[in-house]
Amino acid sequence: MSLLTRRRLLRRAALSATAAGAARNGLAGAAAAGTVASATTVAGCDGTPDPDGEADPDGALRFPPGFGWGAATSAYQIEGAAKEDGRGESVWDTFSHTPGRTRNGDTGDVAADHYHRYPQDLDLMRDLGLRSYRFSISWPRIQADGSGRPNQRGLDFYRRLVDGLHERGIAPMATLFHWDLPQALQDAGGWENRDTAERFADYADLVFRALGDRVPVWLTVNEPKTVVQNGYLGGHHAPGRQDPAAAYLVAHHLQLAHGLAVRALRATGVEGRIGPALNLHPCYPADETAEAAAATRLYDGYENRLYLDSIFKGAYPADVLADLGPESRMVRGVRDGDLEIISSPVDLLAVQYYTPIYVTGQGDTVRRWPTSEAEWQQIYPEGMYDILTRVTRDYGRVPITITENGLPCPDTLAADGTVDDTARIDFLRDHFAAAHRAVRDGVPLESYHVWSLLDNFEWNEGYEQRWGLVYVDYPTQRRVLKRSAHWYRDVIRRNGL
Ligand code: GCO
Repeated sequence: MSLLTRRRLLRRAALSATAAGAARNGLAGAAAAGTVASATTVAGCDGTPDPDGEADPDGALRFPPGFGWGAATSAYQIEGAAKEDGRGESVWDTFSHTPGRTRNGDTGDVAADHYHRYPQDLDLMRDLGLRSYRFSISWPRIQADGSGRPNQRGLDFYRRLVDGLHERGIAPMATLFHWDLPQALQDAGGWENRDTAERFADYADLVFRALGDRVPVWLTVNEPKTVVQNGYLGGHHAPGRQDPAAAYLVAHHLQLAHGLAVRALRATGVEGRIGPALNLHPCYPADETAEAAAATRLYDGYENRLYLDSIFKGAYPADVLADLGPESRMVRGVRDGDLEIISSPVDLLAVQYYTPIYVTGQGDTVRRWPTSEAEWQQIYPEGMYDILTRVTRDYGRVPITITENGLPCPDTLAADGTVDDTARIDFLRDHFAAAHRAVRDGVPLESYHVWSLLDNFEWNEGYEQRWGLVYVDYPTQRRVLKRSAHWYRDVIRRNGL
């Protein structure tokens, strides 16, 4: 790994850890919104909208018939019941119970109590008119220690959930891994240990055989990049490490886990479709210099191409490998045949878009747009168009589902029992419109899952940030549809804006 990269990664890690720490300690990070950038998009995609990529004759932005309007959650963020029915400990139980790691010491012990309240939440989804629901399966609920015989009570919970979705005409979309690695596997080295990828394939096989007749779409690993950057560089996510050398070996093993799970599904003969869930960030030069263009290209390599190229082109990007260096743990950890496994053909790509990244000639990032309450999130709907069209242009017409897009708002429950979150409506409307333009310009987008259905445990931010369409009054666990939920129900009915 070059000195520049090491310095940059550590600086970025320190920045993100500091930002997380500052946020946790209530110190408002300086949200210095810069001027609007002369943002050029990634080379080759000028983002010029197709002139007729605009509204239909009657002014409506209609999506293709049968478009899969949905919402998304994850197990550790909403289920609670952390020690119930045989669930084992995950790295997030350990991390959230470690003093100082999460805002206000919040944990996922209870969360939104979805494990007990799922019938009510299923009715909420039905009332919203959702066509699709993306959730995750808690590995420690299926295998308490991450290996061995399955915990039948854990499987039975997800079977009840999935059957409840079908009864309400909602298509299940299940993520196998959304960061809650069984602690016992972490104790054995976690994702630094190649064996964890094999354990993941065994777990996936168990789940496919138990639920494969009920789940039509599977996502393998949620955001491997976030595990790498927040868990092993910034250290503000579980397992709380700051180890750049380990970080990209972890990336490789997560990619390997993805490929092994794809092959496991094919081996079971189960009908379902499967793909990765990647948070992709369009990267833009912060200025017109050649240095910024070069730095942006490498940044894009770490942010996007490391994950996309290995899956869709069967090779890691040469510039990133060169930057990491031949002696890096990651490069030395790649074995013959690994990239063939990682690039096992998939059926779809889940894209999670939140924010663009602007890169200077020194490889630093700068802010160009106002941020949400999550200070890492710059609000830039055009980035949705850019990333969707870029994926289709560079990686072919793989079917795409958006499995996360949303923002946190300072939502409060008014005395009249309403939650007015117009900022979320504006955000979603603009991002839906950008996605609509991408569809009109040929992107095979089949569904869109808003993050999130419910207010939930936002990792190191705890319950301070509210991302849900539905407000959760945690002391009572009462659910209240926010204004955005009512608006989204109408969008789904109209199949567009
Ligand atoms: C992620 C995770 C979600 C987050 C959401 C808001 O993308 O980081 O998949 O679990 O809660 O994105 O940060």
